[in-house]
Amino acid sequence: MMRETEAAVVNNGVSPAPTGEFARLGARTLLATLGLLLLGYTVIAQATPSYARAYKTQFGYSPSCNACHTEGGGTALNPFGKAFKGAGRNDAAFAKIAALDSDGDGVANTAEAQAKANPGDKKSTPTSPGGWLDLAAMIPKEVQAAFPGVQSWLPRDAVLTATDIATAKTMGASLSAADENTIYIPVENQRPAGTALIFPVTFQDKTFYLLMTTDKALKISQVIPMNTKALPAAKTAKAYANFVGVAAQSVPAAAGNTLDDAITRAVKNAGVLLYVRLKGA
Ligand SMILES: [Ca+2]
Repeated sequence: MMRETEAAVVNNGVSPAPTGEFARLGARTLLATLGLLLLGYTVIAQATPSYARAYKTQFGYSPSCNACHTEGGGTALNPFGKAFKGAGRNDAAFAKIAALDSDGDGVANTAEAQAKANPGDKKSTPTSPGGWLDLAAMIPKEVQAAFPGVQSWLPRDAVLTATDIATAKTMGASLSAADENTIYIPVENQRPAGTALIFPVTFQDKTFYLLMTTDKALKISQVIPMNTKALPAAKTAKAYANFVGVAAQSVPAAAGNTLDDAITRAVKNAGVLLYVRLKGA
């Protein structure tokens, strides 16, 4: 449902006024940016998917996605992320892996986390935690590179409710709670300038990642392969060119078993996820 006052915040008269959450986001972004400009911050929020919230409950602060991921939200799990997943990915999992030294740096996981060191990165220890919690480190470098010059970012939860999953199904996408992710929203002139999302593709039991970016009307601007070491063919797949200019919620379905089909299914799911979470479909 469009609300005029909200639409006015984000609509510059060129593209259709976003509706639903994306529009509400505009109002919040404006307020958040104004507030944080006073504090001198350029990144205006941090990711809070459900695992990050669980981590905060345990240890009292919000971690970077790199507590569990190698290169930001949506990328491969690091050793701590793998241990957390193996222990059940819930509140009880932290206790189960507390005494392990998952990253092999000589300090146990919970001791590291309590000291604000990264339990999934052997270069981060309680005596030298590094900058993993810096706000700028919350945005993957590939995402920053896709929006050159953008100084402000709004990482946004994409935690899926049962209603979201049901809505996505009617749009031809099969999403599950495992598809929850972080949507990175570049902010220009206090307004959302687009979106970026990193998500995995599995083909013949091998996994690689895609970075998808859109403009602010959620029209796909590019899909770029990442971390294709396990499946080099993914680097040069033909499918990527098909998505440019397509509305995120309108990626065609793919029923086949080729690499391009697997990519198309993943992009369709990501596009529908964006649409459902940001436009309140
Ligand atoms: Ca460490």
